[in-house]
Amino acid sequence: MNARSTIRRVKLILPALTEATSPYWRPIKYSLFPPLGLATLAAYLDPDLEISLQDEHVEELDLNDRPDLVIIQVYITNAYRAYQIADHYRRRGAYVLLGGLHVTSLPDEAAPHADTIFMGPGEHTFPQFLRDFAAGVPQRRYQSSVRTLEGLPPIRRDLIQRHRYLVPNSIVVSRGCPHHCTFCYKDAFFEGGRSFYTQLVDDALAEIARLPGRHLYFLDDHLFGSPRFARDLFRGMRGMGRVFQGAATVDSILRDDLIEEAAAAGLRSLFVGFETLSSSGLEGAGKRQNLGRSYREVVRRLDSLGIMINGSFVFGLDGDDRDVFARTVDWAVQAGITTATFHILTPYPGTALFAEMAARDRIATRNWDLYDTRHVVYRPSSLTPEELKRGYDWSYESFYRWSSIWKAASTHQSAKHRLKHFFYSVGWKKFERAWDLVIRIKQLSQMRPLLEAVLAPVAGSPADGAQKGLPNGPMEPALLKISPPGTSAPS
Ligand code: B12
Ligand code: SF4
Repeated sequence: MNARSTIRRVKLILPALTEATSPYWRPIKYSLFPPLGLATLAAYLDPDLEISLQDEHVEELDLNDRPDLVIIQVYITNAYRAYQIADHYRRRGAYVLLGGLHVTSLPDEAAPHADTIFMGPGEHTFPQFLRDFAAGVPQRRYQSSVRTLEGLPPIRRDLIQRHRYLVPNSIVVSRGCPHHCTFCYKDAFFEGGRSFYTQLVDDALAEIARLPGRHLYFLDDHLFGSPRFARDLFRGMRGMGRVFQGAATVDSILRDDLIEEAAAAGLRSLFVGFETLSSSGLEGAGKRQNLGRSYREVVRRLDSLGIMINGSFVFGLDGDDRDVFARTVDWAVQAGITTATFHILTPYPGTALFAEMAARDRIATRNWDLYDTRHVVYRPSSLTPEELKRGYDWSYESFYRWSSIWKAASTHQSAKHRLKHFFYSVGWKKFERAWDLVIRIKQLSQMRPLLEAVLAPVAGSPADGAQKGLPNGPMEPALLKISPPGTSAPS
């Protein structure tokens, strides 16, 4: 397409990961969150254009249409599919843009499939492109350097088909994270500018107020990353009657009373990156914020506030031996972690970990489809790849055994928390067929009240006290008996 031609039809696409065809495919996991990044970009488009947003995780793509401009988001595991779709639309004469994490890590790999590629967050570069395009001078590459979330146009949530998602109210109020773990994508993605920044508190509160219903999921890498911002946000949220989930680091939970403020605002479950029980493993991964902190104390604090925990653990760090799996699972069960997300260490291109492994010739494959944290793509130091894969599979199986769920649930002080733990965990892992059915008959939105019920405060916890009198409602025991819902951060 000629760059000077006027755009009338714009299509935004989140391609599905190749995993969609594998036996590990879990429809419910991919029907959790809508494509927030694309809806954010759509806000910069002229609202009079004909705009469609398709998410291949939840619907079949219509590839027979003729959009003028195609915008595709590329993660590592959907990269090959994204390139296929991009090639298809370029053959049909569309102007194709590629951006996102994987394009930022490997721009030269992505460039032959696009008219223009984008590195880093799009809030500044995408509107710049639109201006250049209108003037007939679009660049081949845009590298983000201006980093701010001030004055963002409201996300085009109207383009999201809410009924297709269990958690349509996902939200991000910051970008990046103040830490620098060597395996994390974030330093590479935010290179060339600030790597942690937040919205203005009032803008974040306004975005929250625009979201219908009660349940929210903050997808921020580290919701407590700026304590001052987080405190003001949570204070502003008090009285809004929300229940929410999010992610934060070990040190931020122990540091001060921010976690109490979060609980009072409606925090009911938290994704926590424990990663490993070994201090040399933490050191090797540059995860200093966890060093010397008591994981037990983290669990105790969250438990006392009635906050459920999704613990994240990584296997295959240098020094991990055959005992690491049993050691980790035993700890997680005994500590009463609600849900666990296990990962096989995965060196994403662009990270310090990848550079180090490549230099030592430890990268075993560059097939990005396998970079899903379920496959071993490098040579581990003290385990064979087979031992690592087997241990990882065993860990999931063992953690989600009925007896383990029961044992972990029994650790909580209050009976209500024990029940919540049990149903949340069972709902997430034991009702796969039921979830598939609900998705097939397009009734996922009917499950949201059940999720909210499971996330209701634990009686007697400070969170309960703080929200007394709000339209919160006690958790219905009857609902608990039939409800299998549960969500967890990406796993
Ligand atoms: C929600 C989420 C998911 C959801 C769904 C994804 C969705 N619907 O968007 C689910 C649960 C499916 C998921 C699964 C997985 N995820 Co995930 N997920 C996330 C999470 C927490 C939030 C994504 C988000 O909404 N961000 C907020 C928006 C605003 O940012 P954004 O999406 O990056 O979009 C911005 C830019 O990237 C850019 N941009 C993006 N595309 C384009 C295109 C153009 C043209 C332009 C101009 C700009 C642009 O502009 C946007 C605005 O700034 C991120 C972590 C994070 N904080 O980003 C991990 C993350 C993306 N996931 C990750 C991983 C590894 C996975 C899994 C492989 C994990 C696993 N073991 O299962 C799977 C498979 C993912 C897949 N589909 O291939 C990694 C990706 C690493 C990488 N290098 O690709 C991340 C970064 C987590 C991490 N810390 O490592 N995930
Ligand atoms: S704390 Fe989490 S988000 Fe932050 S750098 Fe480490 S892994 Fe990445």
